[in-house]
Amino acid sequence: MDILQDLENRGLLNQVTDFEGLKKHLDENQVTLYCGFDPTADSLHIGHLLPVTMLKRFQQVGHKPIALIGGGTGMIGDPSGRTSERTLNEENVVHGFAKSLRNQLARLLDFEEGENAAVARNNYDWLSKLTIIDFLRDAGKHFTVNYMLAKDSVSSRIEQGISYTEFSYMLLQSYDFAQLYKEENCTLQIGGSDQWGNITAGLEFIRRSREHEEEDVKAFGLTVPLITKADGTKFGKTAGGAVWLDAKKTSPYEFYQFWFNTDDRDVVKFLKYFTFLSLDEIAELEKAVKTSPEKREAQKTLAEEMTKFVHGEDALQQAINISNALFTGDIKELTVDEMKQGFKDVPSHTLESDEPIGLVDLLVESKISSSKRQAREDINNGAIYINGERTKDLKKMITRDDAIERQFIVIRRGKKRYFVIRYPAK
Ligand code: 383
Repeated sequence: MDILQDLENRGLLNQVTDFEGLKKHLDENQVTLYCGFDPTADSLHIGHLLPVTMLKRFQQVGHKPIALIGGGTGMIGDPSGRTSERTLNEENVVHGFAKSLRNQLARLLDFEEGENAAVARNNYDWLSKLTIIDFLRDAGKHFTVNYMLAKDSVSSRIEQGISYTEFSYMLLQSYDFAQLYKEENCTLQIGGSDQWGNITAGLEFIRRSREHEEEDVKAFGLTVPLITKADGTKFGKTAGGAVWLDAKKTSPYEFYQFWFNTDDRDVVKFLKYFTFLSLDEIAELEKAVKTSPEKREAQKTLAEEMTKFVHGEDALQQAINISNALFTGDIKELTVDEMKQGFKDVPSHTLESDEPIGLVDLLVESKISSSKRQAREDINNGAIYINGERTKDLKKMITRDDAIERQFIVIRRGKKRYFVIRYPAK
């Protein structure tokens, strides 16, 4: 399989330093490649997913990926693609984040299987050992300030100002590439389009620092495109903020819904970018978008593939259960865990005490119905469901015994409007 051709067909190539050279190199060798991730939070987010799937694509055809954790660079802060200076995190915080990222990446990439198992490296291991004198002599001497000033990441910040710390960042990332080239025969660095400047700086560094060696330098850089959406809004942001890969920060159900809500105009592109489905399979789904868009078959497949990849089969099944139950209104079949996920973001009201309360009063107090009269009407009309069970009893008293795990009650009004009533913690 011609991986570069496949990437091109999927629209995944933004820039490549030497297309023909890289093609030949990949044809003839098992290539070690890397992508770096700086520990700026305790989890990766959806903006990191494309490079992760890229590493996996190369791995699937026999090449060897390195996931580089930026334990060292994370202490400095990459100015690429940012309009303002970052605040520095404490060293122990960065270490903690680095550990979380490593565990996440281990689950997403095969870290154990076979001779082309992915490996993780942490640049703290070598960057933290560099002395300032060595660094300025061995790395700094190969770069002119003029060259550094010409990079987007720096030139775009000149007016605003950029600290010497962030200005130096590209030298550290360059040092990494040279280090991995030397130690692991890593000859390809990939990243998002924001990383082009840092990647090419690395190639420059490798060349210059090996000028006196015999053999020619064979090293390459490749970037994937920035993801854009048809409606012009930023990819990966929802009303609730970033979409994280950690299930504790973004539940598998929310993650599933994020993909399921993809616009018809974007879904085919995203299937090509993110999934491992063949282009033929994607072409079939493309037809379905045209002939029966209301079925959202392409979105469903995208949501399934991505949730399975990031969270696994079981979590995907849960996400599907929750989505179906919320759609049909039949929530009785859900497990407590599924309920918690599914109703995390619906309007909720916390009761002040454990005292039994009449249903009519409860509906008014929690603003589900606008008045007592309305509440009675809603109940009479059969529009009120308690934990999935319709109730027409105007005199019904609600107690903690009605609550799921003695903690919360799900009330549905009408077809699809859900509310959660919480009991105070004991
Ligand atoms: C550090 C040391 C290296 C090589 C790379 C790095 C990290 C790099 C960076 N990357 C972003 C990050 O860490 O800042 N300087 O959040 C993102 N990447 C990838 C991809 C992306 C980039 O992790 O475009 C999105 O995910 O390159 O913004 O030796």
